[in-house]
Amino acid sequence: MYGSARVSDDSDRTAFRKAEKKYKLYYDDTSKSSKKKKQPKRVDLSEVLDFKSILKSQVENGDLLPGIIHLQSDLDRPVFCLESRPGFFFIPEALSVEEQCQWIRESLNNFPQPPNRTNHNAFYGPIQDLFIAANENKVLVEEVSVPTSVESNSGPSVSNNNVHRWKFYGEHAMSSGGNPCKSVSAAVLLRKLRWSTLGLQFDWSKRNYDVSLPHNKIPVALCQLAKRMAEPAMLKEEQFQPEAAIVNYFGIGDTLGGHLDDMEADWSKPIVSMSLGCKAIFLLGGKSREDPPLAMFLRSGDIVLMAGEARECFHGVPRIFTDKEHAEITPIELQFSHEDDHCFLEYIRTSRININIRQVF
Ligand SMILES: O=C(O)CCC(=O)C(=O)O
Repeated sequence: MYGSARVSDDSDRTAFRKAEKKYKLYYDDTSKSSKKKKQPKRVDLSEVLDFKSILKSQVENGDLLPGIIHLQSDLDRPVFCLESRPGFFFIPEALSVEEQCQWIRESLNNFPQPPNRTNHNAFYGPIQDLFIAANENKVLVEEVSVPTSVESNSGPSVSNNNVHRWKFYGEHAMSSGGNPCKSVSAAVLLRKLRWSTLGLQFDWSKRNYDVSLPHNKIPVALCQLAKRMAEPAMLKEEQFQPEAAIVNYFGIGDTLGGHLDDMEADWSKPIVSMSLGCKAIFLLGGKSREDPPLAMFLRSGDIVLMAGEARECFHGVPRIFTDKEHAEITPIELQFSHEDDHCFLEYIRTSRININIRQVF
């Protein structure tokens, strides 16, 4: 679903595809040939639902747009639903700035750590400490050797009986010896980090959970948060059981194509989906790609729940905003003002992270 990696099979003619194209980042042709910095094409955002202003006008004068419902729940913050999409819940500003920064740190430092898998596993095998390596300007270098014993499948990759291991080295170690090995900088790998999986591991090639893959449980604090936030979408006597999470990382121009999340056994249970970093546009379609989707802004700290009928709705992210004016991450910038947090600030200024937590069985 990610750009070319998670490909949608519909033609350009469906209503969903048209909306994706409408909001996607394109650059002005005029800036291509000139030396001027590329300028994003202007896009009409007048039809994008904005729950920040919906919340504001509801709090200030009790006004609500037609088709939007303010749900009474036990949560200590407003929850909105859409008349046209039963099972969809929007919790604006669900996370405090401190919580947002905590989950940004975790998403970069800890969530991509083995045994959690990332999009890089297929090519490089498990990579330890990618974020630290990127900030130390390290380079991942391929080392090929003839094996002496059979390696486990969570270790290095094996081809033609050779073992391919990838190991981080300092940038100077690389430049001194004229090393002919394959190599890639950790900073490039960090920019190309698209997803990591927590808890039960999702196998993208089979589009299924592979319970045989080694995994750690989802961190307790994330489980507690998800359980609390899932409450408006749960029946009174039931509790959400987080078993798996997918962490999506978006850089400039990255998109998540229209898709359904249909690999979990019980669709009555919500997917709890939290946004961190740069503002994005989320498209919530209907059960067919032909149904015109609703576009809405997702900001850092917002949480959406998709349960029941909404689980059958196509959805995706055609755009993230990375320019200072539209990214709307000033509170995070202020929170990350300490020198030690500079690396997180640098990343999140032009990135968005989505953590979506699921009950699988
Ligand atoms: O990034 C988002 O807000 C949506 C993520 C999503 O739809 C998914 O991972 O299935």
